[in-house]
Amino acid sequence: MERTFLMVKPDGVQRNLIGEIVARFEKKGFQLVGGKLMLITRELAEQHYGEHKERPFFGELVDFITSGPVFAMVWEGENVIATARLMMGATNPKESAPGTIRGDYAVTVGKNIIHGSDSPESAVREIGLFFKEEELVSYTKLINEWTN
Ligand code: 3AN
Repeated sequence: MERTFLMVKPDGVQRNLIGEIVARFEKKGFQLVGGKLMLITRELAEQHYGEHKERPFFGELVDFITSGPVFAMVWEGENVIATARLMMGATNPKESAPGTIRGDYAVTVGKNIIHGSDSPESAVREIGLFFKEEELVSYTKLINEWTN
């Protein structure tokens, strides 16, 4: 079963959106297999956003993601990587459709509430950066019989 890494960013935590975001993925039919409130060190932030190292906004991005607690999660389900990206909406909230998380709650590209892995390779890499294997819980939910 496919897994993805999702994270409520510091702006989402400060704005009390953890529950709302978790509820959207639960109601969709995906399954939470790991989650924790945590502070990201600069070292972890630089690893996580390594692909953006040369971008002009890299320093700003690292400052922001380390500015307060985040809620890191691993979600499981059929096609969850791409579907979660659709549910998040476009990176720039000016372009994210109403009904998506960023479309409904975000205004600027810097503070866009949520991060989600953009490919199977990123998902494996990001889950490994944020979670130990023993922090992830596989279990069967009978309700999944009604969604899958
Ligand atoms: P996404 O988070 O949708 O995968 P990426 O990977 O292109 O988007 O960008 C990573 C993060 O960098 C975004 N979540 C966003 O907060 C930030 N970012 C992207 N473009 C800009 C920009 N032009 N100015 C400031 N921050 C940006």
